[in-house]
Amino acid sequence: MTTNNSIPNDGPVVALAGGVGGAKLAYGLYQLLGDRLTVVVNTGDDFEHWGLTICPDLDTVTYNLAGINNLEQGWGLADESYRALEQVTRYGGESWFRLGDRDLGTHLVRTQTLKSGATLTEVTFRLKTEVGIRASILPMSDQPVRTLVHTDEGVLAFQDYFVRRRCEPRLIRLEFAGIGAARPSPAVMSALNDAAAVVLCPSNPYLSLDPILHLPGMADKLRGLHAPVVAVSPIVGGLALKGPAAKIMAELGVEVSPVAVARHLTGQIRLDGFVLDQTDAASASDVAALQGVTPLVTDTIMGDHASKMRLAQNVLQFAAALAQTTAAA
Ligand code: FO1
Repeated sequence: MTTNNSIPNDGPVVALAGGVGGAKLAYGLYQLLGDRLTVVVNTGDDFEHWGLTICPDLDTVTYNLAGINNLEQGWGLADESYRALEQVTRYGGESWFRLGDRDLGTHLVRTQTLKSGATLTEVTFRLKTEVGIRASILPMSDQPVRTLVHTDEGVLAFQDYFVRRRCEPRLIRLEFAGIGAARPSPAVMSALNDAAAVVLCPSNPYLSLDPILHLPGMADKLRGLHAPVVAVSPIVGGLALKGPAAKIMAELGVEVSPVAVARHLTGQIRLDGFVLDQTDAASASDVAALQGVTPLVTDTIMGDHASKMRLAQNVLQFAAALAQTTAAA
């Protein structure tokens, strides 16, 4: 039985997310769904730094759902200090990657727990549980995948490109190193099996969603689901709200538009619904022309708590309506 305001009451929801933009919608979904939500997170941005295993998107999602995230920055912890990093710079150490003192605690525990033989899934479960999160947060894979950015200045590790070089080099192509040997984790596949809806959060489709979608077996898995698959555009009015999506899409020779994002996704998976911002209402017909995709035009700007909840509510209602139509079909 579908309730009038969201997917079937007992239906678990799986969200695919990367960093900043995706984490905001994951937060909104968490407020509505609690332990019915599973967030599958990109790990292509992960890297080793100062001997520590750093997983930016997993931490951004975890901190957002726990309500301890730094709202202004979009990443890292609130009430943060950088005394350790100040000491590092006193010794002439590199400080381009801003590691806060509290954030260091996450990296220390994760690195030590991984070294003791735990999987990234197990470590993530411990960290999210200790900060009181009832939803599941799952790395997309327990095998390492590293996004490499091929640029006009050579090949850069993701954080080198994104943070140290501030995305200045011209992007030629992305490579997800290790992805051929990686698999979606068993926990991810199990969550997808049980999902009443799958939501692709408004993360950069090239940087944050593609590493998840390109995992061997993932696209087939999503295509085989009866549950509706809904994506939210990260591009609003030809601009990327957060991060370099617009520049990257321009350098990839892709039109910087919600329709281009929808086309990119439908080129890989079955997409049942695509959510555009009302700024782009005129593009809804172009989205509807894509095979099997139903557009939803709504306010997708998530500037505060209420707007994150509202978008999450609209996305879930949209998925419920799609579930009914596919069930009826
Ligand atoms: N992004 C920056 O632009 N500058 C930073 O110094 C920085 C440090 C940082 C530390 C921990 C962490 O979890 C994320 C951090 N980020 C920083 C964001 C990160 O590079 C991006 O959020 C993702 O990799 C892209 O989604």
